[in-house]
Amino acid sequence: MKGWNGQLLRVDLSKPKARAQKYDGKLARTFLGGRGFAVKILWDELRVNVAALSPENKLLFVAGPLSGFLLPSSGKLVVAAKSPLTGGYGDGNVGTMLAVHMRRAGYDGVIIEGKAKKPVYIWINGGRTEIIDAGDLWGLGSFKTEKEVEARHGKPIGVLSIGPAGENMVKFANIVSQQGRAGGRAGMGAVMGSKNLKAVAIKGTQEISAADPDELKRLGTDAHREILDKSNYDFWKRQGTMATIEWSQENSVLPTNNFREGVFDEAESIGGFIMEKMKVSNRGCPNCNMTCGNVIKDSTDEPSELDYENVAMLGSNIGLGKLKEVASLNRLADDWGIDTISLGNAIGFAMEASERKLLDYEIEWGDFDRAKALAGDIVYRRGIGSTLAEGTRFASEKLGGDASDWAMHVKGLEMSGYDCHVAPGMALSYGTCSIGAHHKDAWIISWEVSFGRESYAEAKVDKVIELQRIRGGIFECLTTCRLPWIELGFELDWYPKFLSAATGENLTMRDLNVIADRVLNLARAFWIREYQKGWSAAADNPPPRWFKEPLTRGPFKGKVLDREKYDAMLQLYYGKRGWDTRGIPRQTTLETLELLDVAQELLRYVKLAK
Ligand code: PTT
Ligand code: SF4
Repeated sequence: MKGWNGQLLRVDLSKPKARAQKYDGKLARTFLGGRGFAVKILWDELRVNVAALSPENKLLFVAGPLSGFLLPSSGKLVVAAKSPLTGGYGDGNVGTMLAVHMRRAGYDGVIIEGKAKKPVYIWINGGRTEIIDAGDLWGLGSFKTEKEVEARHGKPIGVLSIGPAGENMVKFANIVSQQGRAGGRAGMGAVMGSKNLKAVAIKGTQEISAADPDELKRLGTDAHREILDKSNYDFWKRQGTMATIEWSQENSVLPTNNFREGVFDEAESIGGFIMEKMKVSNRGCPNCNMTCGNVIKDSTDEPSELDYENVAMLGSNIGLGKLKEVASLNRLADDWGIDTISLGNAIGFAMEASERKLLDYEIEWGDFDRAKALAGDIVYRRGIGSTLAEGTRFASEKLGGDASDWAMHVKGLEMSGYDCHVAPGMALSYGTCSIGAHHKDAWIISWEVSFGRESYAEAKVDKVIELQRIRGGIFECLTTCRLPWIELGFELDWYPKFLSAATGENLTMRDLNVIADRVLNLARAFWIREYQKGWSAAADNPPPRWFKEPLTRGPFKGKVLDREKYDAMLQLYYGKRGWDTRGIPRQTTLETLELLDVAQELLRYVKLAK
C-alpha cells in the first residue's frame, strides 16, 4: 500500500501492552481514513451501549492518507470515541505535529483500549512504544504537560494531552496540542481521562511512502504557491476566522445571551479589526502556509490564541464585550482542556437560569469574574459546576420546568456559534450533523444568507447534503484542513490529484462522495444502535427556543423558525438520504453503500424500511 501506511497501533492500557496491526486495502478504499476509519472501528469493535467512560470504550487518533505529506494544511487528525456527552458517535479534528509524527512512525492511527491502573502517558518512538508513569503530570494544565513531555523526550515530537477537565471527566473536555489547537468537543478529553491517560507523544522519522513522490512534491509546491496567490490571502492572514464576528453581527447570527438574539451591542469590541490591533503573533497547524491562530495578550498579559467560535461563545453568548477578558477565558479553556463552545453554552445557560431566578447561584450577563469562577467550578466539578460539567442537556433536565426549551444543544452536544432564528438551512445542518450540534459537517450559513434567509426551499436541503459530503465526509476522512477551500477558494479538484499521487488510487469526486455517504450512514447507524427504540426524528430537531421565542432586536426582530416548515425540510432531507420518516437508513440504502452487514446488525434493534 502507498500513501496509507497500512498499519494501526493498538495500545491496551489494562494489560498494559501495545501491538502494531496491519489492515487491508479494502478498508482504505472503502473508508479512506480519519473519520471513516474511526466510525468503522467503533462500529465493529464497541459493545452496544458500552458506558462511554468505562475501560471498554476506545479512544482513537486517526489520520488520513494525505496527512503528513508536504501538502497544504495536512497536519491534522481525527480524535474519536463513543461520546460521554451525547451517547452517540463523537469526534473532533486537531491540527497537531502528532499527526505528522504518527504517520512518520509508520502508523495511520492509534487505538487506545482499557484503562491504566494509575496515571500514565504513552511514548511512541518510531516502532517502540512505552507506557510511562504520569503521576507527576496529573493535575497539570495541558500547556505544562506538553512542555514537560517535550523536555523529557526532546523536540521535535508531537504531543496530545488533557488538562484537569479531562482528568475530572467533564463531559465536554477535549484534547489539546501546541497550546492552542484543541479537538474532540464531544468529550474525547473525558474519555482519555477515564483511561488515566494524561498524554500521548510520538516521534516519527521515516518517510511516508507515496505512489508517485515526484508528482506529489510538484503538486505540493504548486498548491502552496496557488494559496499564496489567492486574492483574499492577505486579509485571511490578518484576521483568520475572527473576521466572522463582524460578518455574524451584520447578518444577525452572532449568538448573544444564550442564543436569544443574533446581535450584540459590543460586537465591534470583540471583532476581527480590534483583534488585529492587539495581535502579537500567528500560530498554526503543521504544513500550513495560511496559519490562522491569532494570538493576543489576555487580561493577565498571557498569550491566548483566538478563533471565531471561541470568541463568539465566550464573548457575545455570555454578554462579555472585552476581548482581553474573552481571551483569558479562552486561554484557561485551552490549558484546562475544555471545549470553548460547550463552555460558552454552559455559562450562558447558567446566566439565563440565574436571571430567571431558577438557581441558587447569581451570575449576570457579562460578569467576567463570575464567569471565570464558574468555568473553574465546572472544570473542578464544584457546586453548580458539577451539574454543568454533565452538559446543558443534563443541567436542563435537572432544573426542570421549561429549561429544556433554552438549553441550546442537539442530541446533547451544545450549539456552535450561529443563531438560527432566521436560518432554517443552518438549523437543519445542526440537526443532522454526525456528532450533534456542530457547524463542522455543513456550514451553510454564508450561502444561506445570500440565497435568502427566510426560505425553506429544497435547494437548502441539497446544499446541506452537498456540504456534508465535502466537509464532514471528504475533509474529515482525508483529515486535511478544509479552510483553504472555504476561505480562499482553493479548488476541490486538487484533492483527487493529491490522492492519486499519494496512494495510486484514482478516485473521482463522485467516488469520494460515495465514501462520504457511507461514512455518514454508518455514523447514523451507530447512533441508532445506541439509542435503539429511543430514537426518533425528534433527535434531529434544533432547540425549541428558535421556534418559540422571537428575536427582540436587530433586522429580523419578531422572527422565529417555522416548526411545520422545518419538519417538512427534515423529511425532504431524509427522503434524499434514502432514510425513512424516523431518519433511519432504509435497508436498500445501506446495501447500496456496501453496508449490508450493518443493515443486518441494525435489524436486531429496530425495524428497517425496505
Ligand atoms: C472544533 C471547534 C472549533 S471550530 C473551535 S474554533 W473554529 C473551538 N476551538 C477550541 C479551542 O481553540 N480551544 C478549546 N479549548 N476548545 C475549542 N473548541 C472549539 O472546537 C481549528 C480550526 C478551526 S477553528 C476550524 S473552524 C476548522 N475546523 C476543521 C475541522 O473540523 N475539520 C477539518 N478537516 N479542518 C478544520 N479546519 C479548521 O480548524 P473540534 P484546531 Mg478543532 C484552541 O476541534 O472538536 O473538531 O471542534 O482543531 O487544530 O484547533 O483547528 O472557528
Ligand atoms: Fe490550521 Fe488554520 Fe492552517 Fe487550517 S488554516 S491548517 S486551522 S492553521
